[in-house]
Amino acid sequence: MTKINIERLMKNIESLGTIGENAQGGIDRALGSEADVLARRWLMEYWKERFHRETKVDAIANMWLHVENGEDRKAIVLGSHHDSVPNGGKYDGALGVLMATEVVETILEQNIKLKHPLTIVSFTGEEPNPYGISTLGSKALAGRIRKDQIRNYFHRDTLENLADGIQRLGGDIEMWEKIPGKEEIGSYLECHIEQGKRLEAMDLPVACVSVITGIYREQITVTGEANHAGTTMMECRKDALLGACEVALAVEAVLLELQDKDIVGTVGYIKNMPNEANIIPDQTTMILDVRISNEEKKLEMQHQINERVKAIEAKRGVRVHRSVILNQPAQPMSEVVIRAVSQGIRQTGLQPEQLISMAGHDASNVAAMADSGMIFVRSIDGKSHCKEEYSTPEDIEACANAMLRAVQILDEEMAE
Ligand code: HGY
Ligand code: MN
Ligand code: MN
Repeated sequence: MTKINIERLMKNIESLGTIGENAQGGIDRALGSEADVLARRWLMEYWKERFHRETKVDAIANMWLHVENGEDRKAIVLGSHHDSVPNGGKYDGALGVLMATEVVETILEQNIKLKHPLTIVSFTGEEPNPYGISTLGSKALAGRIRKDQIRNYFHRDTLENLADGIQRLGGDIEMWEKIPGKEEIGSYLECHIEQGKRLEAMDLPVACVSVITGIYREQITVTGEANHAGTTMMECRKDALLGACEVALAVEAVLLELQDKDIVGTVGYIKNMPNEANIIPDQTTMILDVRISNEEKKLEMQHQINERVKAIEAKRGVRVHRSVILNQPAQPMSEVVIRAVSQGIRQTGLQPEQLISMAGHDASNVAAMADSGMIFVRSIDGKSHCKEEYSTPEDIEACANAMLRAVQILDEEMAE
């Protein structure tokens, strides 16, 4: 039975994992950062050295490595993203790109001929980032963002326009029509760490993803009145930060009342103005992130939040402005890819369980244009989006071998 080279894969995970490493041992590799640039360079050099091919960088700066190991058909695309959250781990995203790379290297080394060409992709800006748009590269691919919308986004600290950021990364939004389309991509398979504890609980190293959760995000700005922190009586204040705190707690209460273990919500970003010890805050902005797949419950949630926010405005004399910045429905994975992944897992001697992904992934967007699926690797202690993120080499090896098989099965099963 053909096997991938786990030593090589682990070495690559370690090498890429040094790019953007900070003093605390976490990774800072946000869209457009110097580390993003360096990670791209690392991948391109590695792909050039191993595959003797140049990377194609599309209009939104997604990186594509095409390997003509099949007939002139639509490609089987494997990959993920190389950017990270602030102080993140070295597996989220990077593992998927490097596992795709390892699977393709093995297929070429072992001279396994396929009917379909293979492509590795590393998507641009999958994670939330200072430009305010996540899964950017796969949104562009799926037609979920248009060229003319790109210029509406600016880096919240440097004020760089997103189009200019993309240009720094080797993209060019003027070449929008050259982003690969449906006629090129036959199927997409992404490996990712589970980022939860369910595989640990099941005592399994890998699983096949059935559905990717819906994600709903709002930017919420609470406006009050700045004033002196010492001289303003408690009853005379319009404190934006306290209003924001009440909104965040109200959202938590609404979500708990929905009584559904597949609904979770977080306020993970907050900016307080003017943010000084002796000034009552006059403007507090937060981002609410809710994972919710049931559309009816989403409407109920919105209604309940509206009601509670009105009451908070009245009580505190503040104004709350909310804008929906992401409203992505749940996305089932394609049957043909689920079957291939399940069989691939079975052929490596493991039980092919299916899991819902509670994290968002590029596969959710790619599913709008091609058969898409995912395979998960067990996360130790369920940790992710933190430096403690870890998966064992044994589990990674099991996943890569299952993926190698899944690719060959998919190659047989794909309609075109
Ligand atoms: O936020 C997410 O679910 C993913 O990690 N991008
Ligand atoms: Mn992530
Ligand atoms: Mn990820």
